[in-house]
Amino acid sequence: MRGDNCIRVGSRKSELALIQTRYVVSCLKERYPEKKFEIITMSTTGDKILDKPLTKIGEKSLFTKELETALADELVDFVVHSLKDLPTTLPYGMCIGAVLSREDPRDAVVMHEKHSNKTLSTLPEGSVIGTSSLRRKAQLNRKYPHLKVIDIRGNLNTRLAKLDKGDTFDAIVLAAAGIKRMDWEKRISEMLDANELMYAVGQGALAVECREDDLEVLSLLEPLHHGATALRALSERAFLRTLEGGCSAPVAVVSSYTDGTPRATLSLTGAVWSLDGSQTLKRGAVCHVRYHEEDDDGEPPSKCPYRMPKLFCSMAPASLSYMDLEEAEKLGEDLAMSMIKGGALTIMAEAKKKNETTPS
Ligand code: DPM
Repeated sequence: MRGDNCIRVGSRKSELALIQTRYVVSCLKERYPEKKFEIITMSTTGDKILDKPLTKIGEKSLFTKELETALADELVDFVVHSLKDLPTTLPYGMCIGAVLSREDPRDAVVMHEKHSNKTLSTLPEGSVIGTSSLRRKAQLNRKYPHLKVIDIRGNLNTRLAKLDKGDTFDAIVLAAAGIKRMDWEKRISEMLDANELMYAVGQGALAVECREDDLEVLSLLEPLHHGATALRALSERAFLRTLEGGCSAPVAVVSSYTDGTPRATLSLTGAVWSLDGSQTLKRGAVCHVRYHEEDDDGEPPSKCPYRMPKLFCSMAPASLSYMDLEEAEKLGEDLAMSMIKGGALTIMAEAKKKNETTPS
C-alpha cells in the first residue's frame, strides 16, 4: 500500500511520455498541493523492439504492458498514456480514471527541409512518406497515389532525426497533438483535414489508467475528467471494440460534440480501408446527450440493473451521466454494427491478412 501520502506515477521513458506524465502531475499538484507525487520510469516492449513495424510484433498493449504489471503489483498508482495507445478493453482490475481535454486530433505533415514550400499534393512523383500506421498508409495511398508510403519506427525524436539526417524520407506524418506537446509546432508544414485523413480512435487525448478499486486515486482523478472528450472517446472506443480493429487493420474516426439546448449532439463518422486504400467503407451517425441535466448527479439511475459503478470501454464513469455514457457507447456500437452489415469485416480481414504476409 501507499505509504507517506506519496502517489507513485509510472511512465515510459520517452520524452513525449514524460512530458505527458509531468503535465498530468502538474494538474494534480495544482488541485492537491498537500499531495506528493513521484514519477517512476520504465521501458516497454514497444520501446525495446525497434527493428520491426509495430503491427508485426504480434502483441497487443505494446506500450502499456510493463506499466500495467507495475500497476497490478502496486508498484505504481497510476500511469499516463496517449488514449489512442490504450486497448479498448484493459486488463482485469484496471480502468481509465480520467480522460483529459482533447488536443487537436488531426494528423500533420513534417517535411524534409528541401521541400519546405511543398504540400503532400505538390510533392514530386515517387516522394517517400514515413509512417508505420496502417490507417495513415491506407488513406495516403488512396488520396495521394503519386507518393510512396514506407515504414518508419522509433519515438518522435528518432523519427524526426531519421527525416532530417537521412535521405530516405521526404516527409513524415504524425499526430499534431504529439508534435505540439514536444514543442515542435514550427515543424508542422501542413495540417491534414480530419475528413481527408481521418484520425485514430482516441487520438489527441491523454488518459490516466489506475486500479479499478483504488478509490483514493479515482477521486483524485475525477476533476481532470473532461466530459465532452470522454463522451467522444467512448463512442470512438465502442466503435473500435465492436469492429475488433486493434491496430492490425486500417480504422479511423472523426467525432464531434456540439453544445445545444436542451441537448448536446454527439456525432461519429467511422471508416475502414483495405491496405492499399482501394476498398473503403465510411458511415456516420449522431445521438443526443445531456438528457436529464437537473436530476442526473452522475450516479447509476435507480432503475439501472447495476448499482455499482460500471466501466464504459474500461472508462470509469466519474461524475458523468450514466444515460449520456450509455448513449455514447451505443452510438459507436450501432455504427460499427451497421458497417459490419455493409461488409466492413471483409475489408478488414483482407487488410490484416495482407499486412501479415507482405514483407516489411
Ligand atoms: C497508435 C498509432 C500510432 C501510435 C496508430 C495510428 C502511430 C504509429 C505511426 C495506436 N499509436 O495512429 O494509426 O505513425 O507509425 C502514438 C503517437 C501519439 C500517441 C504518435 C503519432 C501522440 C499523439 C496522441 C503512436 N501514440 O501518432 O504521431 O497523443 O494522440
